[in-house]
Amino acid sequence: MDIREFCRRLPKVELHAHLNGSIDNDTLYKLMDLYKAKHEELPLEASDKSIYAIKQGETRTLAQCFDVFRAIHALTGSEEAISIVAKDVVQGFANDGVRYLELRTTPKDTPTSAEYVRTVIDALKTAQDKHQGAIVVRLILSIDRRGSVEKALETVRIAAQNKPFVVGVDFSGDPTHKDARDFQSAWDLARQKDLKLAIHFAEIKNTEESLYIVNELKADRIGHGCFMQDGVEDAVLKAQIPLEICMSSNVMGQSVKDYDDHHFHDLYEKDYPCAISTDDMGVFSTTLSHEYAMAARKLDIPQPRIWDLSYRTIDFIFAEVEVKDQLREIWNSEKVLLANSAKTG
Ligand code: 6MZ
Repeated sequence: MDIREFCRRLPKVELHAHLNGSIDNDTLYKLMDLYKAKHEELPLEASDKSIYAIKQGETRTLAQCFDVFRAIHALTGSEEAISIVAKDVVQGFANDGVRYLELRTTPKDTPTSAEYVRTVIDALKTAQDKHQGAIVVRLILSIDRRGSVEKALETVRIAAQNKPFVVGVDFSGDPTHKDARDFQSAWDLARQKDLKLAIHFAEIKNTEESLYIVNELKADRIGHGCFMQDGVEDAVLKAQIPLEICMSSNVMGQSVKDYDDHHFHDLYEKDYPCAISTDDMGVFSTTLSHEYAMAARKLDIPQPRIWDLSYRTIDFIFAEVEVKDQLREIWNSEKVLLANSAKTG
């Protein structure tokens, strides 16, 4: 079987996906229509359609990628829009064979952070129920590094109030702003509330912050890891913190020169715990199947090892142990089916 088809049929876990970065074009057009029905004209930030979905093969600076989020956010300022996004995004991942999905989103004032989170959770649960067990969904709340410590503390409190569906807290946003060390009180509160920490890490060169995230904060998962010089890689290798790998995002956002240069090559060789992820499948015109197939091709990974990579990601999920057991059962029952169809077709 062709590797693309194999990766499409492979049961998959998605651990690093931003809700508003995962909107595909169909949903984007729905949001534009919805906005126009209420306001006639599109908002200025969202009116230039050429800035959306960066095509495979194109690149933009990280700053330009953040312009895309600004445009999307201008269209998602109503509860109706948020519900559409959350439902469509779950549908998109389910269509791609994702069986466990941890989405993350930054609470917005729509009309308050708590109500935004409630709207997202309601829509995610409705979408999950529609798929009758075919996909399990959990939520992580993001702290935007450009925001205040007060806002971060509020986000942690809302996360704690919405456990167990909310499993943890993320730290993301434009990496050129502020520092994870500025948010110590939010991390302390998250630990006290027994929330997991998934932290954006070394997306740009920031050695001191990176060492703090690994050695002091001891994050439960880290995302990206593009700049691991000056002792950061040694610290990571020692800590063995699972790393969310987003190849297309890193290449298309110009944090990594190209796929052949990606740090996943080295980490794979070292058998480091990694979770292949999409980051923003709408913005970077990708799918999780595509990310797996790309990794298989670029690193020349045989199909059984791709299977192992997918199976191993179950170890890194934040949901309860019962969910892990349930997923392992699904993977084990599908393994034989996929191996048989790989032989025949
Ligand atoms: C850092 C990122 C990101 O929260 O509105 N986000 N933060 N690095 C990245 N790499 C490209 N991709 C997305 O989803 C969009 C938000 O996720 C974060 C940014 O804060 C962006 O505004 P939500 O659902």
